[in-house]
Amino acid sequence: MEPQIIATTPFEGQRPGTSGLRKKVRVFQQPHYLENFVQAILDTRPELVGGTLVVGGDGRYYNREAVQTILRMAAANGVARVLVGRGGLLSTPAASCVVRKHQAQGAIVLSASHNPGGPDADFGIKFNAANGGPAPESMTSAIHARTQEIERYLTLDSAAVDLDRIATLTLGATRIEVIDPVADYAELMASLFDFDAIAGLFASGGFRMRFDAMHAITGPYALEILENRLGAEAGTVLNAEALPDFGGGHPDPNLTHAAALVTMTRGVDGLDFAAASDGDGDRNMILGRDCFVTPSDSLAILAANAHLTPGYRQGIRGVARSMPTSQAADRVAEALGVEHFETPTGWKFFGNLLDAGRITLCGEESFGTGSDHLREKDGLWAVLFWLNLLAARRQSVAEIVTEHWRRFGRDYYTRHDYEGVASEGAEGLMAALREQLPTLPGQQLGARRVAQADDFAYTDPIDGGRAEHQGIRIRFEDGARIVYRLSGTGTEGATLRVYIERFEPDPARHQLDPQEALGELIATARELAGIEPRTGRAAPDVIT
Ligand code: VG1
Ligand code: CO
Repeated sequence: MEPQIIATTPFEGQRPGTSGLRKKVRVFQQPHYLENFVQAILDTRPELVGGTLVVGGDGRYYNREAVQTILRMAAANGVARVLVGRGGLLSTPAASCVVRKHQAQGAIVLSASHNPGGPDADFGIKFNAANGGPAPESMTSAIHARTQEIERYLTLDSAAVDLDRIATLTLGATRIEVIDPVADYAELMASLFDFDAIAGLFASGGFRMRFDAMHAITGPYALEILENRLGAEAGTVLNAEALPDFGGGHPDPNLTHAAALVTMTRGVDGLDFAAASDGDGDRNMILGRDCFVTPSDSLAILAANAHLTPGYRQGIRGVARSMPTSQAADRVAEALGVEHFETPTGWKFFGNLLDAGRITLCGEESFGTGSDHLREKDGLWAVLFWLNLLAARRQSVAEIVTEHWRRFGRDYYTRHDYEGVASEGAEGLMAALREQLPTLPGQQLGARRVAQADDFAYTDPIDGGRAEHQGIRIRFEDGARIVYRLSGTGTEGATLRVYIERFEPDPARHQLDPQEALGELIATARELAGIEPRTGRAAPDVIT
């Protein structure tokens, strides 16, 4: 079958953000739009020619069509072998797992993660490299540069590949292997955690759990692992059926979008444990009875308890967190005598540290936690980690959290999101903050004096790569922080994220409501940035 050469012209704005290229479905449906981006990947990653590519997505609207387009283009461009999840599905962590296990040269992952799906909602595409992780900045810049000069793409005039049965097929000269999207991943999880102990917890009869798959990709993974392999009662996995529009919901596991699950954990009859994941399965929310574990605390607690699980029995080598994530994990690393790192937002910045063996665990405040088992954050992995801890420590979630605070102190933390604000207002707000930076140190803001203020820049300790303008950081003399960033995953207008934290060493003051404990800093943050005058918003849309 001869490749067809299709003439095309560049589209503006095909620059990947925090995690790939995310746009409205309608943008992706324009003729040549997806094709240009895929060709730019193939043109800039010559190792794919003659190599192995993994393809899969979170099953959202347009996933199937996009997978067929990518298969044709991969074949026309001389990719020797493509591994594709049945139905065109792979969770983001499973894609990373398959790349590593089968030594592929990369993956194309289709997802807009926590963003809603459907014909009027969001779609996304990203490239993962041979380590299984999101392409680093150097690669995404090259892909973007290529999209700006593209003149042609290659495809085949061929019928759609049958993706619904596990089989090995050929397309032109390319071997297409339709694989079970769950198997490799489930096997990896079983190698890391004490499945017998977790099964024992479920069998004990005294432990009640629910996992909310939010009608997204983790449904099939959670059913297989929690219900089939670990013996959790039928019905443990809620909203297990993956739907192209996530049932009309917002597949973002947080206190706002998974409110029904949160309610199930409240009161004397509340669940012992509840968890949820996002559209593409890389995020996690952890809840106990009357207890929400912030993602920042979760990272710190996993680090402090890792030795209780088989996969991390030897201890951890180091921990990294994204800059806006609370400093709780740093305290654990210091206590363990291992290195800790502060990286820009986005999983791609953890890849080098993981590859170099400098860190074992890493996480982000945005409900992302992971380890060197993969090169993506991993929602179900975090859930299984917690289940393993609950089984090993025989304590409730709240007891584990409270004990952790007693030992290390509590980092009160909150994030306030102002969504869909006008871009000019948001950019203006950031620019005005940037201008104030030189004069802030030494200034009294509310009850605290500013110690440092900067626009976060990061030099990768492994390859020296530099990333600038990664968020405005204001640090007070007592270690409290306010951070401002604009989201890099949205598809409409701008989203302003304000991250606020302070440390509380006194156990007598560990049971406050974070919004109250941080009230004074929250007010300072609003005032300093002029959030209301500049965005017209009196209150955030989402508080986590
Ligand atoms: C957000 C989060 C970031 C995360 C990214 C991708 O990015 O803040 O921590 O890595 O989403 O997560 P931003 O630029 O909107 O703040 V996922 O689960 O959407 O792939
Ligand atoms: Co995600």
